[in-house]
Amino acid sequence: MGLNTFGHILRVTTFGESHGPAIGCVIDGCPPGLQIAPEEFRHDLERRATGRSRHTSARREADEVEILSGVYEGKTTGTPIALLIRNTDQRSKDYANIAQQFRPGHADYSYWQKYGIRDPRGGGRSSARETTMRVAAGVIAKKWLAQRHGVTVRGYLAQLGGITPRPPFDGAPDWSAVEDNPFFWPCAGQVPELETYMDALRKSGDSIGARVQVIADGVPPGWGEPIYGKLDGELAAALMSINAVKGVEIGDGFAAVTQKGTEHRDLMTPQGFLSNHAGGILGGIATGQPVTASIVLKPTSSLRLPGQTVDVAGEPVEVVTTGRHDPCVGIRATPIAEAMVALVLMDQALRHRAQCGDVGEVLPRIPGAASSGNADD
Ligand code: EPS
Repeated sequence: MGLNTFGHILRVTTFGESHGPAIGCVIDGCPPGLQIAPEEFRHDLERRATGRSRHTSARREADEVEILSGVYEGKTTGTPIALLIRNTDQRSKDYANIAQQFRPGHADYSYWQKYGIRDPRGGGRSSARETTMRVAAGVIAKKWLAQRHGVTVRGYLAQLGGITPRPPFDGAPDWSAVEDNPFFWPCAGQVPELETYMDALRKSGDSIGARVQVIADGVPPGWGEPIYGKLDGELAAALMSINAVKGVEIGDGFAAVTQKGTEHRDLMTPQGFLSNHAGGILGGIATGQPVTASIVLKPTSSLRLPGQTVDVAGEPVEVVTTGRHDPCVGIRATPIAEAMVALVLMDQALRHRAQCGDVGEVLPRIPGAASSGNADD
């Protein structure tokens, strides 16, 4: 027991705590022959890291990846790939005052109830620090998907509190604009508004939720396994496993509640699908349309604003969390969500190859709509 592993043919295990000596992962099942060097992890790890803008936690980690196994002369060998990142900027004294208290809205209490013991330093295993290794593993999956299948997995921040991207944004992001600001926001013109909002929020001591959208372009039809290994089911589980995620939607998601069948169905022509309300998945299997998913991240629970709680003796206390915290974890969740989608897709690709590799291309093959979607709206 103790599920720190996910995936079937491609299996990823992460280990480590926020204030332990190191965090790491083992990636088992990666095909041999993929070229990979330690510096290739840098870009996505930087995108996820704290301390890179004033809008995230000030903890500053180098996040240098050491490849311990599974790579020889720069190429994967098919054996387990072990990656290690040493923690270098822990400040455990920040947690001394709350080591015996449960932060309301945090996993402190549920970990305590499950194990009867916890490492309170930086949240221990429940810390968002763990997501570093998901992103590192995701670098391998993204590279394999791009090289082998031409699949790209990209995301953006789709909502910050009450702020949503404004027109002319139509759901089709300019990816260079997304990468050009610390929020992964798709509209460059709105970034000053986000900065002002976040500065005021940080000053107030409160936190806020967010939504991240991920789009995987180029996913071929056929990936995904009915009934219990549905592509959307596994994406939902993988995305829901990210710290602070409280909701996952595939395609139109919960908006389907008020849609009629004639609105929701994606009409098909020999030239292509006319819309993508389904998010590229029907019956748990990819249709060849862009796969789209979005996640909702709750507001961070480590607040300097006092709140009622109890301590480990069950006594009522007022908790105040000091230290270095994110006022909005959603701001740096985009690369984490991309990584989880990429890992699920790579696992499903390998599973599809294992069972259906001899099926070949089935006709007719209908081109997907543009990744933004819905031509009939
Ligand atoms: C986190 C609290 C902070 C963040 C951390 C996540 O940790 P600390 O108090 O040790 O500075 O900095 O995020 C990271 C270190 C990271 O790499 O993502 C938490 O409570 O989840």
